[in-house]
Parts: sequence; structure tokens; C-alpha cells
Amino acid sequence: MTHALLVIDVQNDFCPGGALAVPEGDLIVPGINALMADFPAVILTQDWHPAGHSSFASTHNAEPMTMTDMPYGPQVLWPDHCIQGSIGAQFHPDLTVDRADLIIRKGYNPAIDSYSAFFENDHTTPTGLEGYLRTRGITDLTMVGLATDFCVNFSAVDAAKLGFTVTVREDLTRAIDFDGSLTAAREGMHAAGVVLA
Ligand code: VGL
Ligand code: ZN
Repeated sequence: MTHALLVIDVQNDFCPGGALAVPEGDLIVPGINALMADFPAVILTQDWHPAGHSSFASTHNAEPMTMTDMPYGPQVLWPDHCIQGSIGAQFHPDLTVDRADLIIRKGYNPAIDSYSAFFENDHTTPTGLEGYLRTRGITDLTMVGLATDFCVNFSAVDAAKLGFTVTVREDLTRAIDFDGSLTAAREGMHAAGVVLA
């Protein structure tokens, strides 16, 4: 049994002052850094969109935080965020990135959003993370980061469905909480067998 810490999207754009700021998103950074010492493996994810990404409201001449229908289902339209190579896409400057064994990027496909670290939002296109974890013998995952109700939620549910033992440290996450999304995320994670600690 090997237990990895998966740190989701602790990037400038999801912190106060960023393009898609999650309230208090920066407050979890010291606790995440401290937690890294308890894990033999640390993996970071990085939301990494090309300009003009299909999840951006601006791409559809729509208002941010409205919904659209994509071929793979309903999709929230976000403000432009985490554009490849931008300051907003960089990790929070205080995050300890040196402990990371792997940094996995997602959301680079212009036509499909990717909340989950495992699959794009079509729920079928893999990111490759599953194979990485399995070939390293990693069976247990603790997840922290941003945002609880989107990327942490989708990553945790996918990991549980894939058979990993998953814990989400809610004290080291923060939520966007859009239209009941946090309550729905908690229920979905619980139903999938994710331990909310
Ligand atoms: C996220 C919305 C859009 C997240 C990423 O990291 O939770 N949310 N892109
Ligand atoms: Zn994104």
C-alpha cells in the first residue's frame, strides 16, 4: 500500500486576486506544505488551458458563470483562467513545488474541459494519471486543493470509481460554491465512497 498526496490546482488564478478566485483559496497553502512531509509521494495538478478554450465565457460571447451545452453535457462557462504560460496559471508562490514527483496538467484540449485529474469532462478521455499511479503501486490518495466542488470533487469521485481509496481533507480545500455546487459535491463524494475528513 502506497499513499500519495494529490494537490489539486493551487494556482494564482484560483486564489484571491486571480481570475477565478476561490474565497480563502490561499489560506490552505501552509497546511498543504506541512502535510507533504507525511506522504511518500506528492503529485500536483495544474489547470492549463489554451487561450480561447471552450470553457471560457468569452469564447461564446456569454456572461461568466452561465451554462452552455457541450457535446459531452452541460458546462459552466468560466472567466478566462489558467491560460498556458500566464502568471495566473502558475502555482501559488508559497506552494512547495519541489516535493512534487509529478505535475499533471489538464484542460489543454481546446474542445473539452477537464475538472478531474483522471478524465476530461467527457468522462472517457484519460489524462494518464491512473496508469502512473498504478505502475507506482499507489493505492491510496489524499486530496487537497482547489476547488472543493469542481476539480477536487471530480478527481475524488473518479479516483474512487477507479478503485482507489480516497480521502479529501476538507480543511485543506476551499469551494467556489456556485448554485448549490458544494452541497451536491459533498453528497456525490460521499455516495462514491470518498472519506471527507
Ligand atoms: C476549476 C473551474 C474551472 C478547479 C478549474 O480547479 O476547480 N474550476 N477550471
Ligand atoms: Zn479550468
